Amino acid sequence: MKCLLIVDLQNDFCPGGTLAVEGGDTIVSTINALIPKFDLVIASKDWHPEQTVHFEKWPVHCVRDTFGAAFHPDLQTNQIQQVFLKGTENKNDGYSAFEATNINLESFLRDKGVQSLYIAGLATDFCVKASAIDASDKGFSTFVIRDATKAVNLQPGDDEKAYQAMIVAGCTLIEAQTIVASL
Ligand code: VGL
Ligand code: ZN
Repeated sequence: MKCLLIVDLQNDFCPGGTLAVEGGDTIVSTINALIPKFDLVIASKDWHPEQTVHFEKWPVHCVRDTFGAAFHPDLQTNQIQQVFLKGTENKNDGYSAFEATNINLESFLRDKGVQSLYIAGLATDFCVKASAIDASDKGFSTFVIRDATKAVNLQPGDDEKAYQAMIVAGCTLIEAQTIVASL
């Protein structure tokens, strides 16, 4: 069973948002093309309270129930079976989708019989990285769809460092076209 996890494709991480990732919106069409290739599609949302230690490091973003926390309007959401909300506490960052507090992602995937998890979304060097490393550590075959992610790049090259860290953790990098053409 192959599952696509779309990480944090939310307005605040796209151009015009409060923590915009350069080109964050350019991966939406790539992800929309991937969605029909999977039996199971799920997503995470950064879903912060108004006040959190997280906002000592970052501009205020993805406050729960606001426009900034909504999915990018062009993302096809009808096949998304479950949304995992993370960063919901005021004392931690909640970068990884495995830290979701509304539903436990690991148990959900095991219940569904998922062995391979394919990850796309924002941002490569934070929530994608944290989610991919957790997935691999938990024993899922973890694929990061490189051209369906974008990085914050606080420092130039942070994206490449993130990919290296994911590879070291056992993740496989893959291109969207490979999936669209083959699965
Ligand atoms: C993220 C920074 C702060 C992410 C979330 O989704 O990658 N990055 N909060
Ligand atoms: Zn956040």
